[in-house]
Amino acid sequence: MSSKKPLNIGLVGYGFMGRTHTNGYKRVNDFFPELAYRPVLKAVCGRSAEGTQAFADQWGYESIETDWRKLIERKDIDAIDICTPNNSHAEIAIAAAKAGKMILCEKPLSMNTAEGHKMVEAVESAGVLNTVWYNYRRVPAVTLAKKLIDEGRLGKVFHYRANFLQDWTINADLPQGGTALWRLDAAAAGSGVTGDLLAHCIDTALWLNGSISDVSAMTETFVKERTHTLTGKVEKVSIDDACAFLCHFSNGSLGLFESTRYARGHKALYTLEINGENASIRWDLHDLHRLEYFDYKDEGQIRGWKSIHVTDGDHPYMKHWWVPGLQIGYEHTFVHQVADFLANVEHGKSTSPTFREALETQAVCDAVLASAKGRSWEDVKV
Ligand code: SOE
Repeated sequence: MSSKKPLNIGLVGYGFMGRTHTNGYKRVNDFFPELAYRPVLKAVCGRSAEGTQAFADQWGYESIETDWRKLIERKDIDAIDICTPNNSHAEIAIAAAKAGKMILCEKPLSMNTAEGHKMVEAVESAGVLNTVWYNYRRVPAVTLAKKLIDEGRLGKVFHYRANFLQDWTINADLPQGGTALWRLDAAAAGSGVTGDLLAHCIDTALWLNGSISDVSAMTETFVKERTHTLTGKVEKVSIDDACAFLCHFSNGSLGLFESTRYARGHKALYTLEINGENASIRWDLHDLHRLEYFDYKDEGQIRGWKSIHVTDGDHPYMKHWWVPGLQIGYEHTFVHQVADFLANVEHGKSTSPTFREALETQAVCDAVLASAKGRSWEDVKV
């Protein structure tokens, strides 16, 4: 029997994100043996009893629920993990906070800033530990970028550039809505690429380069109508298929962000580049274990971009995995978030990004959407 303290997880929703989070809970103690807590897969909740039971059997959850309210009422659940479409995050999180549960909420925090404020108020007044799953912060190369920036190696930052490019919605026959395609339905997702993909870029940017003061954006919906899976009718598409924006950061640097689901040939190309007075950094999700680094103080004739293979024991998180030179991947970012969450539980601390920190990302998304709609520069108002 494990001497670790159990932390009973109640997972709501069991799609793609339910799998990534569950894998994190299952792997964490094997690779982070120092943790005092051990996640226990207590219950998973979904609307279809059959589908939920199949997930529970496959992944090892002890029980199922088909009503999230029942899950939240259960005395044997310590933490609620919200993996449902965005339009139910607020209701579930607020109820879970009132019931005194810790909350791990899938990104984006909410449909919009106003709703996000209510969620922040709920967790803070209940005093429950919380986090939002912006997993890319915990790619070791990205965490290393944060360390290099915080050490002051870049000097004054001039430019921050990020892209998140996909191509999976180009087919105009693809329907919108329902379990598989809720990301294409504004009523369930809140927005399109802005809340789904740019939210990742914005979260990382706020973390690495500080707050964004104002934005100027454009969006486009290339396919204007799609059959809705739930109604069977052809309906207007209200999400943004593509979005690009310019911004000012409070540190004086300029930002340039682009995201689309119409970049033929790109599956999930998240790239970022930061140019400072003394050094620059660049990272690419398709080569996620590498951090590109240029340091102007290197000797002139051998000065150039170096590609750091972020696999050594003294690189962030890496001592927990294999030997130098052997890399890890996407799923490990979720293991890292669970590890950090459990370590913080020991000290009664929430894990970054907390609901309050993720609210700032939401405010940038809202400003971006308002700017595109009004063809105007918009201040970011948290
Ligand atoms: C959309 O395709 C998606 O799965 C996002 O919802 C995730 O947040 C992103 O990490 C990968 O792409």
